[in-house]
Amino acid sequence: MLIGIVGKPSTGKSSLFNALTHGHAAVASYPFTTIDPNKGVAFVRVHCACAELGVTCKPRFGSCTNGVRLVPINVVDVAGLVEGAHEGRGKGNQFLNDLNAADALVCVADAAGATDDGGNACAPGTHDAVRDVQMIEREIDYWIMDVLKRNLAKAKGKSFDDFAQLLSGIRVSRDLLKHCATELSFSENTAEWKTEAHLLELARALRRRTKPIVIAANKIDLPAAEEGVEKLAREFEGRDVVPVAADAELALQRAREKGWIEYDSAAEKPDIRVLVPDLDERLQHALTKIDESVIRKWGGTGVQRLLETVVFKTLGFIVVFPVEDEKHYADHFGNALPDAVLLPKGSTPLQLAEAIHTDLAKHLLYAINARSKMRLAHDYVLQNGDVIKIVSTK
Ligand SMILES: Nc1nc2c(ncn2[C@@H]2O[C@H](COP(=O)(O)OP(=O)(O)OP(=O)(O)O)[C@@H](O)[C@H]2O)c(=O)[nH]1
Ligand SMILES: [Mg+2]
Repeated sequence: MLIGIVGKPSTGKSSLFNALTHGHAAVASYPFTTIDPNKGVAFVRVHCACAELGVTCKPRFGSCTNGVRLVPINVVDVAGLVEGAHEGRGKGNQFLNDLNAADALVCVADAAGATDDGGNACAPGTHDAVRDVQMIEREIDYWIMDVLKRNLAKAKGKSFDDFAQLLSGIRVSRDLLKHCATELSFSENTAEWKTEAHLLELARALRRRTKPIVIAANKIDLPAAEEGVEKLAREFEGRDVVPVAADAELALQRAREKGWIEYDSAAEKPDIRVLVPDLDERLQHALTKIDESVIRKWGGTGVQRLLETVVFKTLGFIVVFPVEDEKHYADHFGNALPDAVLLPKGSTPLQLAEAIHTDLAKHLLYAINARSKMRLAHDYVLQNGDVIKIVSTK
């Protein structure tokens, strides 16, 4: 699973990346601080099957505490996009190729309206973040259109299926391409796909299905953010818009690392507890400000909420625990529940096998529900929390 962070320069993409991954990507108030992508790992929480099955799990990745399992998610933070990026403005749009494999995108917007078109600071409330999100979506459409154009040139004289094959890198399957092309009344003859406006429409349809975008309404600690968040939620009704304070989350994480405070970013109702009686006055003041303007006002920094919204709400993923030894719910070394795999709702045992290893999928015989020890039908729809043994000829 890969989530890409996009947005206009200086909206706080790298700050969010650091807050999600405990990373150290460069953050600064001038545009294009990030040029090369930052890659890291964040964690979502799922309910682990260990408690109910009475086993002590041994996660190969992530960890498990009191039945709350942390499952890793790859995150990539890229350079800022500006209007006209597809024509080479700013840093262009080629760097978006790092997002080819992304399952979803987070578009970071400055909800306080304190960042202008070029990514320079302006007075809060003077810039419209809605326009920024629309611009980012347009630029991503142009990027996908460029991929389509490049591959149409390569596919000259070849079949529809051959062309579709070339798009697998951007997670477009043959069926999806066919579906979108039919919806837009495109013929199967790709040589006829010529007009720019049509290709852009196709790019938009593919983007909506392959790269769902969640809006991170960042900088909620600033004045004017409330109106900004409301406006984003109104304009993008039906989409996921999550209020976020990336900077505040980072500050709290760092204060916690120093042992100054107790703070759980994932708590339902987070609370800041100062552990040091004689904390520096400036620090105390900064913490009080975060407490008032973010934690009490918004119910938290929104960083963990954002990640879990993307994975479980927008993408609607479930977690499944594959095992090799269904009796002990373990791998062949005896490690209980070693893996937790995130899969789209509606996945079957074949898709679970594919997520583990292509060879396992190729040689799949059947799957067993480790709880009931019953063999599952090929079209069984995996349920959240299932513990599954895949039986293959290999
Ligand atoms: N007030 C406030 N400032 C923030 C927040 N998040 C980030 N910032 C500030 O916004 C500025 C830009 O942050 P970055 O994380 O470097 O932004 P970016 O989007 O990665 O910028 P580029 O890499 O240049 O595109 C920095 O001064 C951050 O401290 C926030 O939640 N609130
Ligand atoms: Mg950056």
